[in-house]
Amino acid sequence: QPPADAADPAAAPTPLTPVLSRYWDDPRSWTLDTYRRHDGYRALDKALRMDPDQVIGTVKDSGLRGRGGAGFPTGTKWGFIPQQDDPTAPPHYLVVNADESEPGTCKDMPLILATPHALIEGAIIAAYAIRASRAFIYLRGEVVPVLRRLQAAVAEAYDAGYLGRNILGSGYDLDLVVHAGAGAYICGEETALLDSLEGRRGQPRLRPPFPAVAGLYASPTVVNNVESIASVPPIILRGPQWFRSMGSTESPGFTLYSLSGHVARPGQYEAPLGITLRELLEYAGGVRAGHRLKFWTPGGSSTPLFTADHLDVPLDYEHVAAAGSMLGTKALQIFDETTCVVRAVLRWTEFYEHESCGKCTPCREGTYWLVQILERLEAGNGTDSDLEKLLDISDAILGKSFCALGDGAASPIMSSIKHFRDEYLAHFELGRCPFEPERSTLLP
Ligand code: L3W
Ligand code: SF4
Repeated sequence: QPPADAADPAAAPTPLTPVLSRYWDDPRSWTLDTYRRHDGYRALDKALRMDPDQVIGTVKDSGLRGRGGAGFPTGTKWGFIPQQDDPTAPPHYLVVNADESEPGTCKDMPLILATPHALIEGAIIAAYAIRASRAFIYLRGEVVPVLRRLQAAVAEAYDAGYLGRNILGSGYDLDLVVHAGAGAYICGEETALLDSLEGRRGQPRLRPPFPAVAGLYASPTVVNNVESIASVPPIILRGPQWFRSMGSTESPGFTLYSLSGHVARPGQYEAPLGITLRELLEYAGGVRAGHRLKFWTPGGSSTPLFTADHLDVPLDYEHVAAAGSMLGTKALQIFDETTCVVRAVLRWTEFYEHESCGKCTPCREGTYWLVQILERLEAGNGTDSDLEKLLDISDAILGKSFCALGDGAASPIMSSIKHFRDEYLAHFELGRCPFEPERSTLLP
């Protein structure tokens, strides 16, 4: 049964809206010359002629919501930063979270590789709006080609007068530092990221205080995702109403949906919020030939699984939540009927066990035990009571862990048992994985 407020599959398909990705295929799309040919740095020029509060007002009016997973309104977050020009007050900082490492999440790295100046221009405008004179981009450490490209683009921006002293003659100064992390998923959690940036082991801090009150070096700090920041220049240039002409009232605008897995043409599809997976699959050539959809993640591996019953759920924050999951990072991992759901969930759980920072007991101990039980179950050596233990442990993690990583570990387990209990049972009834020997090639 389709969900009650599902999109009508017979209606005209929602068109794609390439904005951020519109010239990713241009030769040398990453250079300053190419960026300028596509209106690059015109929004900065416009923003610097506005009052910082006006810039915040424009982003608030647009309704842009954070693209890093939680969907928090970007303009509201900027508005939390104290706006008075008090010379005795602590400095403000902008930190861009480019520590993309959630399984399935793969939009920020292509964006930086293709158009690093879109991120840099957005970062300058955001820093100006929150009255920061120093900004940081915290980049996932393993992606060396992305690091090199971003560093080269920052150097180009300094040479062209977009960074440094008296930017474009406005009197505004900004230094932008690119910092490479050391490859820990937890450093994508905003407060662990700040600890890591300060030179400490990255572990989440207690919130409140939120970073907007006491963030980097205990100063007011805005932490925003790469895609959120890169969405700011087109909003400044074309106005909040243009942005609101796409998507819905609560989830306006365009966004990058990342399709991966058993799909004919995996990749980034930029579309208005509210498009459905059925529509996106049309653009992506469908599930690979000869196969059918079994399950998928709407927002990365941390979000409860969806099935073929959810093909017509509008992919915006409200509808996905109403259907029992989260839009998260819009990482749509597609699995066909050849995939063993227990094995897929085991692989994700191994990831969360490995990446658990160890600070809190439910996640540190719970993820270890979840892996032990899932390994047993997947090999066909489990029992009925193992299923109940999985649910018990997941329940002890969900909502009781110190940060969102714990919830992320429990969500795919609980939702997979809800949708595929029979497949779990088949493992111990057969005494082996029912997908042996013809397992999906996606999983080891
Ligand atoms: C000031 C308040 N600021 C909230 C700010 C807060 C943060 C933002 C959202 O997790 C999710 C997580 C992952 N005063 C405030 C305030 N803020 N109240 O708003 O906060 P929150 O707590 O709702 O979420 P979060 O802790 O930022 C993000 C999910 O995203 N996720 C993860 C994706 C992974 C990546 C990656 O690989 N890099 O992004 C996917 O679904 O599970 O639920 O800035 O400070 N009163
Ligand atoms: Fe660390 Fe996991 Fe606790 Fe988060 S939930 S603080 S990652 S142990």
